[in-house]
Amino acid sequence: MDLYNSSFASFLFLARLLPQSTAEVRGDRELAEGEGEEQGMAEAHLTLLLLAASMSCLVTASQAHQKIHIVGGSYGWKIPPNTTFYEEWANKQSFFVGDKLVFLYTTGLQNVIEASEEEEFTYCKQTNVEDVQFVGPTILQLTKAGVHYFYCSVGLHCEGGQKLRVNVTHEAAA
Ligand SMILES: [Cu+2]
Repeated sequence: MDLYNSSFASFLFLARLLPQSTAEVRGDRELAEGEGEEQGMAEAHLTLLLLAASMSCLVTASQAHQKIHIVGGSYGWKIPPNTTFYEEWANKQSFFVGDKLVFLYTTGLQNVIEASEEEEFTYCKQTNVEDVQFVGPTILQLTKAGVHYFYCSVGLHCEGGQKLRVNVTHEAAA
């Protein structure tokens, strides 16, 4: 009787313990899997970090000789909210020989014309068009010092202020 009771009690004890321990084991496994995921995530983060680091090295290396200017910043190259938008943007930048201008736009909706004279730029006259870039994004390197004029010849975009004047200088020797 005592033996039966004690063994029944131990059975109950075990029965109560078993699901718990199973749950614990499962919990542990889930935890382990969770850790595995975290480890995977950490590895992915590390890979991204290394990628970002090597990218920033590239950017830093290129910045020494040439800077990349995204025209209009995140706004890109399209009819601006006001006619002085690109002028204001350009005023906050320094353009040096070797720098690159990136005109971000949708092909077919905008284009980039470099005006050879100020009058063409001022009055949006396509009097002396040498080259039209019409596949976005357009990346142009500033190879000569001096004032450069760019505008979009689509519709009345230029009249609306989609024009950019940059004053390019030689980078002062450090
Ligand atoms: Cu345009």
